[in-house]
Amino acid sequence: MSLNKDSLQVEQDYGADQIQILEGLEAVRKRPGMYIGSTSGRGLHHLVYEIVDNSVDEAIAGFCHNIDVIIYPGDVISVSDDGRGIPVGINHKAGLSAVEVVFTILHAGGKFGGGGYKVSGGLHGVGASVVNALSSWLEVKVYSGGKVYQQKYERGHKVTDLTVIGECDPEKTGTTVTFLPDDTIFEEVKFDFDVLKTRLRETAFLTKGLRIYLKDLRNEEHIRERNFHYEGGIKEFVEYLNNSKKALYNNIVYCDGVVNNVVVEVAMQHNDSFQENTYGFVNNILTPEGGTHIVGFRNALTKTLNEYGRKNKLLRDSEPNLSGEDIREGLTAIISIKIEDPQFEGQTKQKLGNTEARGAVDSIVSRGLEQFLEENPQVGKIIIEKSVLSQRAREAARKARDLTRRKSALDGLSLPGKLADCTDKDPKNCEIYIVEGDSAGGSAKTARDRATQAILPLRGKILNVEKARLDRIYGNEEIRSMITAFGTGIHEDFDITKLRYDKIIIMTDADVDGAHIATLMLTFLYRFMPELIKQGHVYLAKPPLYKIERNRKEWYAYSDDELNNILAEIGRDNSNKIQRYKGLGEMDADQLWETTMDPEKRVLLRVVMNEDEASEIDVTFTTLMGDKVEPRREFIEEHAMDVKNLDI
Ligand code: TSJ
Repeated sequence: MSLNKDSLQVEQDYGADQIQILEGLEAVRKRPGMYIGSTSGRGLHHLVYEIVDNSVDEAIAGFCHNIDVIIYPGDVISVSDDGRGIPVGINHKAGLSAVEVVFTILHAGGKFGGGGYKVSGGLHGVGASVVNALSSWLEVKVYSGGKVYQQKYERGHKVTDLTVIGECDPEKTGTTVTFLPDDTIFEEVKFDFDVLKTRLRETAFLTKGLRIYLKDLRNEEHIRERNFHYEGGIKEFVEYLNNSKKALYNNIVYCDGVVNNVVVEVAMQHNDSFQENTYGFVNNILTPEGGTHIVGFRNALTKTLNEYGRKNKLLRDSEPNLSGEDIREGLTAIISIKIEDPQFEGQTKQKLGNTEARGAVDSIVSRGLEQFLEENPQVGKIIIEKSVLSQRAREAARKARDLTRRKSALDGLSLPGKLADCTDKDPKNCEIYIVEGDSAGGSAKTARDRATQAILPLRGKILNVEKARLDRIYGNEEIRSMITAFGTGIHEDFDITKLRYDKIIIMTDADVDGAHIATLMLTFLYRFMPELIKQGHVYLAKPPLYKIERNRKEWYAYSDDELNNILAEIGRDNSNKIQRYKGLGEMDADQLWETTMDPEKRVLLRVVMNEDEASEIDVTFTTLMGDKVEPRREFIEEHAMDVKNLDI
């Protein structure tokens, strides 16, 4: 044992055991990051989870039903439960009360009291002593046998012995821990209600029947509280995650069991989206990088559904097996396991490595899913049929992609028939107008500068790529002609150096429908070729709203303000002829050239994208292209698009 010099000098009256204890907690204060990951907000919130996890263990053991987490003014936190209460008797091996062991000995959590093993536990699983070491002060109260016990600590040092401070209803049992994180250790001692809320909700989902109550008393004008209680556990978690989507069937597939001391619980349900949403938890901790439990789940899912499909003739003998990806398209799943000695691997130590977890999940899901399918053949049929569709879509998408690949390999020869290309072959000089409708396309072809301007007319509304499978997207003629005309390929084939035009100009009518079509095109570009937008190659043409004629002279106005300015200048009287353009089709070729296509006179809007807001844009496009029509119209009318005026 290497003794810490400081603790020896300061605490010289203590016996050897206590020196070891103090040394342990001083080490925590010296290198807090080693024990809680960081001293940022993340580490701070981790303290709460460490304490709550002890109550969750008591709940899993079957003795605790309620946990209250209260944030007091000054960011003091208390966690209370109605469990048995931390044992108050003296543990003879340690010569201390169990309470004191818990708060002063590193890694002591759950090692006393016999029987069950500690299943929950934070990222580092270090327990209450670390929280104690990193708190300015901490107070524990235990309610047991009609008595209230209390003990106090400061920066990990005991300031009072465990003493009875009063009596209580003998029926009442439980533990309350109240603490103030040390502001000389943490960057900032300020709890985020929403962060605690999310984590506590997740914890409640993972522990069925347990009620967790969170209350924030810091701002007396704005007291917040939330109650989380799910009798259905992870089944309700899956329902919650699928809430904003459309489920493909009403049941939640659920299985649980214990194999080789690994406790496994799985719930899942498909929705009508094309994304997979699988979350794995090990001892109540999310594992974003997956690991053996997820591998076992996927194996079982793929194997069981293929066997079921074959056995029930839902898959033809001539057809290949469904792939895991096909089966997991649109799947929401929770895989929660409890394991005694979890090994986390990988760079961020978030990937489960225990091999016994793979076998345990595989065997429980295989058995459970097989039984579920036998009992619910209508669900089995839906899942297999959905997976077959996904398989065909994937195959068609591959073929369509190969086709565009091959076509682009042949280059100029395979350009779309409707494209009126320009003669100049230097992309720097060239631009392409994507034009709504064949008739406007015709005018644009006549009007253009053939040397540098290409025209691609598109028929009516283009496919909404937010709501279509890949095969439909690749199979869509309008989309394919854009892909081939641009020359860059898409997705993993995308190569911006092959771009055939410096400017891609979307030209639609100046009305709400035109804005909608422009949005559909921008959605496609954003999802499939975002680099074009990021590098500033995408523009919106701005056709005029009004034509004003007076004495054989003509003016064009691109907004109502402009119309008023022009009228103010030339005078408002009856010899003015004002025409409101309803669409591009109302202009002849000369007018179209003059107002919208002549690089000397036109107005172009450049579409911009702020990288910082990528996730925000993601949500915007999903909302814009989703099912809720009203907010969508509003959005289009208000914002038309995020564009920057150019060339004005
Ligand atoms: F550890 C702690 F101090 F952080 C803490 C522990 C904090 C809170 C809020 C609660 C708890 C806690 C501990 N709640 N319930 C328990 N239960 C036990 O420690 C306990 C009680 C009885 C027995 C037994 O075998 O009789 C065993 C244990 C582990």
